[in-house]
Amino acid sequence: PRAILLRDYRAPDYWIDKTDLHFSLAEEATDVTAELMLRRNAEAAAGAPLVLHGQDMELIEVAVDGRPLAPREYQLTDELLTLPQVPAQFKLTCKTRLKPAQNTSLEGLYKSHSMYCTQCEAEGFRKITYYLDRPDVMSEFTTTIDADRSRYPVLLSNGNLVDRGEGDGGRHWVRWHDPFKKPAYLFALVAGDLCALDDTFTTRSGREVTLRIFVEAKDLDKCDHAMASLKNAMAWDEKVYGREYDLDIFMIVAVDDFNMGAMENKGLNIFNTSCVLAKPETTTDAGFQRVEAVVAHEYFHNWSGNRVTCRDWFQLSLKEGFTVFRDAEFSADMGSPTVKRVEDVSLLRTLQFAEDAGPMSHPVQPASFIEISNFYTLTIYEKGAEVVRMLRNLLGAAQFRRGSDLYFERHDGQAVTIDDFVKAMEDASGRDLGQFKRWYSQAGTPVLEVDGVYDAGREEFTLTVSQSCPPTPDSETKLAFHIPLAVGLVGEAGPLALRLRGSDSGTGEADQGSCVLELTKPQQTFVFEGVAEKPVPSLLRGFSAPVKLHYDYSRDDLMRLMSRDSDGFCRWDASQQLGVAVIGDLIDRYGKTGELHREPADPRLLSAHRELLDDDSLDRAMVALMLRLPTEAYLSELADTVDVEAIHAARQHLRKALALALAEQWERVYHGNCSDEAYRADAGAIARRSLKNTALGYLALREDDNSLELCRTQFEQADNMTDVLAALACLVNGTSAAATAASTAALAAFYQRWQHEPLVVNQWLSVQAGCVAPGGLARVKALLQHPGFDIKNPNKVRALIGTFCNQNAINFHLKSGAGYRFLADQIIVLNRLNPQIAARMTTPLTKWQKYDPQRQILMKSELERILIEPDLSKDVYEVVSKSLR
Ligand code: DPP
Ligand code: ZN
Repeated sequence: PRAILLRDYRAPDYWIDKTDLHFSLAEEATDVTAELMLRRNAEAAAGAPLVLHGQDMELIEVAVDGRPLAPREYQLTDELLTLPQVPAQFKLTCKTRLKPAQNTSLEGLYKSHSMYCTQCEAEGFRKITYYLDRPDVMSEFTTTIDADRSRYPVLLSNGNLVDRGEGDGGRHWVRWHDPFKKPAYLFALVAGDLCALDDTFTTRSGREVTLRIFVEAKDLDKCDHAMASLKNAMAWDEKVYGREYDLDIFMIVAVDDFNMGAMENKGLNIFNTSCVLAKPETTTDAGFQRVEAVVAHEYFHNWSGNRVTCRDWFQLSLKEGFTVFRDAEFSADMGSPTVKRVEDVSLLRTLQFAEDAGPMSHPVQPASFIEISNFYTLTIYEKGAEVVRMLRNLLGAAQFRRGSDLYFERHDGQAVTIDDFVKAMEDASGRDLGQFKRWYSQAGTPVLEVDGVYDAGREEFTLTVSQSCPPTPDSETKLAFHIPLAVGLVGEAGPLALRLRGSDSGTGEADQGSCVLELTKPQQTFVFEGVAEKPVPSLLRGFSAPVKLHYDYSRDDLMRLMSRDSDGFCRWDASQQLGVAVIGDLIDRYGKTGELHREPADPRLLSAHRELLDDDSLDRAMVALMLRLPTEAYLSELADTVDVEAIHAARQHLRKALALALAEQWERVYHGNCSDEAYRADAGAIARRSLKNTALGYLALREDDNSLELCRTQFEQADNMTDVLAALACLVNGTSAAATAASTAALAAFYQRWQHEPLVVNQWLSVQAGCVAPGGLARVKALLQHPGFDIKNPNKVRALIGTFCNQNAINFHLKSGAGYRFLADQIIVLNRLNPQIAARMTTPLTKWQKYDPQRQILMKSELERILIEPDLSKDVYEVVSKSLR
């Protein structure tokens, strides 16, 4: 396989002004006729051949202006159809035959249960017909679908329904027309026996839009939350970005077999059921929030992605980074902003930082790829969103809005680049963002070393900040980044007023205890004046930049930040740093002695947690977040070499110590947050459940009859999945004989009750895959054979195999290498069924450099075994070969 390079970009030789598609859907095979109005690009050479993309289908006929071509008049390979001689303007007709029922890649046209659906981003349209399948070729689509009426009463495509009729032999047909030009990756088709939830939204200019969510009949009672989220998102985008919806109808279809979360096809979003269905009995709070976020994300793409799209796939973050930033701000406005920020930062610091430090590290704008599907990454999405957030913070909300208005106005209907986006921001604000653009082209996580010195005599506090960035596969040395560093100073009693002396940057702006220092050089110094007491600096407030920051805080400093800082993110981060330090002591101890039996934990952490639990005036959501110890995944990311056993033992030991030392508090908080109110998915109720279930988790660690009874009662009596699943997880992870018996009974009852709800069964798989008790691999292998599992369904693969390999380190990283062998075996099976998912599942093995020499050998040998597999997909080849180089 060959790499594709950004610097090789050339405009297409031909444009496709109109695309007229006819689908004849049938069980054996589906026939597609495409009529394309082609026009040579004025900049192309006169005799330029027409080279179309196409794969995995049968070419029945190709005709130019109605004249069928003889085979010698074109060349056909596995991936391309070349017509060496074509007129400057003509109609191309292509007839192709597809086998959707056999398409397990879930790309192009395929079947999910009894319904037909499509997934075309990034390069799936070429599995439907021969086409210029690249986002800078934008076309006006008309789609006719012809199918059996009784099996497929609902036939959908993009745009507006313009015609329909009856056919022979019980068939019927419909025609859709999308007036907005779009790239082929935004094409969609759905055919099935579906029910719909209907609603309307009146735009601010007074147009009424029909909203329709299509699902299987049994799921009709799970659409209300998605519909409410959609209406909130539509109103929010009008208010915050001035963006109004443009068609008369907006449709969402829920599909069970889907590689991604959802897809923003124009006017016809196709969603993974996991991102649209929600009701309290079957869906956790996290699930509700995910539905809200993904519905909004896909809706926001209508402007940031569809009306203004990407010139090529190197620009993917242009739409994804911006849209993630938009949906994050939306979720913050709908719920608790601090909680949303902390969750997003946690994900970024744990997984994106790891990606950026590993073999697949790439810039937000990559310079090359082999398979674009591998670049739907945390870097493109989450780091891309952080880069947009930094722009907003540097420019301020008003200028950022002016920049986004200019971007949408200037580029409406175009396929553009990240440079165009930044240029609009520069033009609207008058700022030079030249150095800032390095965030797009340089990979790696910058590191800030910060030093603070207090001069009591002069009442000055001096911060010295150095930046650096480790080498990544794309580049050895890095130029300095333009980094907004938000800071405050915290005294005994709370935040201090800030007076920043004109320093060598001179751009900091003090404002209500917070100011943003703009870092542009390898090292800079900032002096705060009039500081009457020795402060503790509050750094990277709100996580103002996606960097790693080191400051030599004492544990007392961290406790001051935890209780006195006015920035919610920094308060939480201080609790994490304290947790990391205390667990670090235990990890060292474990390394020396191999056990932790009587090892005491730092009493400061116990008292910090006691204070949090005893103070009823605090925001429950914050308390719940701060009581959560750093995860094993985050501790692993921080380590140079991951000591799997020590990290697990140390964290468990500390949890147990907290459980015992604060037993009364946990009990009080647990009961204090039980509520009889009907389920609601708002921030307050979610915080209450989160705190309650955190407490339950600690209570369960006591492994006594009372706590077991508490778990069992909650499991049996709760009216919502959040509480049921939290209790089930406690039972499943219990180690006493009584807990094991209770767990077996609970798992059986749960499956019995929910076996007909695939999304609930997935949670059942996941809770077992995450069980840290010994024997995890055998449990997961047994579940592979369970009727509730199906390797062809990506959600099930993620729930069982994904959870086990990514979130159950102590069982996956067995010293024998059996966990690695298991994963490689699954990847080899998936490679033939669904290359995208196979490549995704490979991630844990690619992190081999983080482990000890024995594990490295075992992990690498599994990667090598995958690499020699015949018929290895481009997807898996790219990930495996890059991780071995
Ligand atoms: N459907 C994916 C997303 O919205 C890719 N565009 O992020
Ligand atoms: Zn997206």
